[in-house]
Amino acid sequence: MNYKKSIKAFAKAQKVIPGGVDSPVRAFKSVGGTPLFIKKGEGAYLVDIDDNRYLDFVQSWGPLIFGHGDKTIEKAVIKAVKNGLSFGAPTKIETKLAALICSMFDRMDKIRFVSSGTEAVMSAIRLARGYTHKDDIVKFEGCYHGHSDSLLVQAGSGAVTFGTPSSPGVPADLTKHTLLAKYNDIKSVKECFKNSKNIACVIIEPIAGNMGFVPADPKFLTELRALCDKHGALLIFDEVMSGFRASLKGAQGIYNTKPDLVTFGKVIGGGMPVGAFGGEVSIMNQLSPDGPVYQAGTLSGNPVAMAAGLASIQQLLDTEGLHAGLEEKAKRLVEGFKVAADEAGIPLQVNAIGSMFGFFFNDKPVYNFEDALRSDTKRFAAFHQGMLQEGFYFACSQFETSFISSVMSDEMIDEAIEAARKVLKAIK
Ligand code: KE4
Repeated sequence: MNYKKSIKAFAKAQKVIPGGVDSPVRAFKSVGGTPLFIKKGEGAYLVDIDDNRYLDFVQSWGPLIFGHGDKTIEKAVIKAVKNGLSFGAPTKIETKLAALICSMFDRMDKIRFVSSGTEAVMSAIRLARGYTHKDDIVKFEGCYHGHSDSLLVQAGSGAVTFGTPSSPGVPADLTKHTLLAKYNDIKSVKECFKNSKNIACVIIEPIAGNMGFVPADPKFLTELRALCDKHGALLIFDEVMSGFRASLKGAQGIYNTKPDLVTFGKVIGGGMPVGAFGGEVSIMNQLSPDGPVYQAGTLSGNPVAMAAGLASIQQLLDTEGLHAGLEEKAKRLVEGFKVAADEAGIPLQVNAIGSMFGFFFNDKPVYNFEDALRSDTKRFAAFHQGMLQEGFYFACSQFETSFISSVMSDEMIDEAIEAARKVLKAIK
């Protein structure tokens, strides 16, 4: 592969954008090489500005479950654009998408749209604090909930990729209200409730995608629910990534545990900037203008973004058996990787749920952040680079998750497995 134009574009970008990127994880820092500048997306593929083509397992970090250039979403966006880009006033399409999503989830009477997952989580935390009149929150090491101050503590995704799980610039006065627990370890949560009588909420990625792919143990979520009930704390499921990806109803379609608030992002916008948070009316009515908890946004519920989101969610509902088919491909892919790794004598842990999958260069199963950090990030980097050379685009960090899109064929999965066999042999 020739990356000449991306190398040039990256050098130019670095002069006017910090790190040359608008989101750190895109910089390829942990895998080496130059971030690829993308010219276009075509179905299951990305084309970079050097005209290299890659089978895309990142899909803009999750939103593009129907791949690039989905005609249904494109048509909806073009139609919406013709009426205007933004009004800063209510539109019927916001109500339509809100009603559709609320109808899909138990205990979700109302939902508020914002412009990113970070904003959805930040707002949900404020709502939980306002509703419970308590200040402390519990998060889990390795979970990433966007870059709002209270949540940048032992965070995953780009934060751990660059070894700054707790970022400078966040005053200790803020993070002192953030208690840390260990994923899949109920004892550590009990410890938090022992140390604070002032916990407003526990926030978790029920299927963690930002320390690598680490699903919660069902029993752990059941016990977490009981603990929150016992101590009058709200349970927040951050489904920005797992929502509509793990199943039609995200993690809630797989686990029996019901949260009090849910945050969404990515798929809910169909590729446009949309985040959302929702829950029962008793909690949601605390939000301004009905209630005292303030939250706002100029482009919240933007009609063009709503059109993309509505087309995306409606298409999910209309596509019979979509997630079962995606999960079959995801499982076949990672099992193929596992066989190839065994042949090469390389320890690899693999897992897949719905359209989400992950693999750790690790000789032991990964149940939490500590386990994940023991992975061989150098070997991950070599694999990532090798697969790029073969035309396959994976998340550029060991601490991320990759995805199957609906436009990926069985042949594409077979080709990816064959490429992995070749690359694993070369890096053993
Ligand atoms: P955004 O603000 O990036 O839309 O959403 C933040 C967020 C919140 N919660 C979860 C579970 C998330 O996964 C995310 C964002 N995910 C990362 C990828 N792991 C976004 C990629 C990036 O930071 O560029």
